Amino acid sequence: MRLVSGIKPTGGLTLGNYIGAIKQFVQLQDELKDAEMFIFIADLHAITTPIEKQTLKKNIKEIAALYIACGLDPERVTLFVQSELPEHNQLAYVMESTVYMGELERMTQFKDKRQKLEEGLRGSLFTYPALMAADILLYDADLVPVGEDQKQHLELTRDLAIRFNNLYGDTFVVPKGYQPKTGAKIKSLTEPTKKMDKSSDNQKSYILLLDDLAQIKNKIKSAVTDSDGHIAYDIENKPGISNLLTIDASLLSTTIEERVNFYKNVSYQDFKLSVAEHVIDALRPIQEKFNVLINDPKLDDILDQGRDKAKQIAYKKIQKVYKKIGFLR
Ligand code: ATP
Ligand code: LTN
Repeated sequence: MRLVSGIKPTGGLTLGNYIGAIKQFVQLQDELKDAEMFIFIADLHAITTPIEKQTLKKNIKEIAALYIACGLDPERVTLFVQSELPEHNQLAYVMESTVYMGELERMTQFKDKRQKLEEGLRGSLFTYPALMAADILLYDADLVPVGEDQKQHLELTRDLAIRFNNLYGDTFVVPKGYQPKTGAKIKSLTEPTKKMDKSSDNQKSYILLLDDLAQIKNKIKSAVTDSDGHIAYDIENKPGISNLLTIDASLLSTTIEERVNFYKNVSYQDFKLSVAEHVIDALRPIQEKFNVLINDPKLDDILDQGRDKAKQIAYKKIQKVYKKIGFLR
């Protein structure tokens, strides 16, 4: 069994990235003892929208340190930087030659981002799902842990694997997505019907894993709720409260029902303070580990080793794919 996933270094990681993705990586690492895991920093994806050189460099290193600070064990998991393996680009081109324009045009993430960005829309933002498919198929991943927003890209990846296999003979494993039971889509604190997004302009809408702990408390205290005064899980009518309940349940590894029961007859203010405390309790040890790791030269060694290990698989796979297509004399 092989697992593959990645995160784009477009900004600081949010609590959404943690609950929807990293927490699952760690859990799967601990539960699936025989599984091979490849977790990477999806830096090629970060230039689908404008990003400054120094910011990108900083973000790449930060994610590497955060992966480990959140509990990924470099002995168990192969951690690497995507752009250091040209095989990702090589297979991405093959996937661009497998996918149809109509399929790319249907991707909701592209449609959303396109609306926000009227000018300077990059070609790579459109072809991005082909690169994501390549990231996954290159390693013959069986399972891909991702948040809900990535489900459509995963479905497309499965379609592309099947299409290529039908055209050229059995080549790729058809992967399955894996979503957490609770927290596959953490919402914005200021607009709780929308996804918590690190690319948002409003800093109060998201919690960063590296946010100052006092600031986290303030952000949760000012999270948008409703005026009903009753703590219940109802996404339609009480999106703000439901989001905080989801965050709480996920961080305490319990169910939403258990949390609703626990907060019976508690005021919104006390409820928010309690959720804030749980978020802070979860993030404090991560920040402490991060602060040590970020200045540790060991981090580069881990990424070097990860790259070398990933390379062995990626190189072989590209040779196989190229041969199937008719390349390589
Ligand atoms: P951007 O805002 O730049 O599009 P993103 O956070 O959506 O960034 P990634 O950083 O690549 O994109 O996401 C990494 C992982 O985190 C993916 O598996 C994604 O589904 C998950 N994720 C991102 N935001 C959330 C969220 N709000 N709730 C749950 N999971 C999330
Ligand atoms: N597209 C994803 C990040 C990503 C990814 C991947 C996730 C790039 N390649 C491969 C899983 C597997 C995102 O935007 N969140």
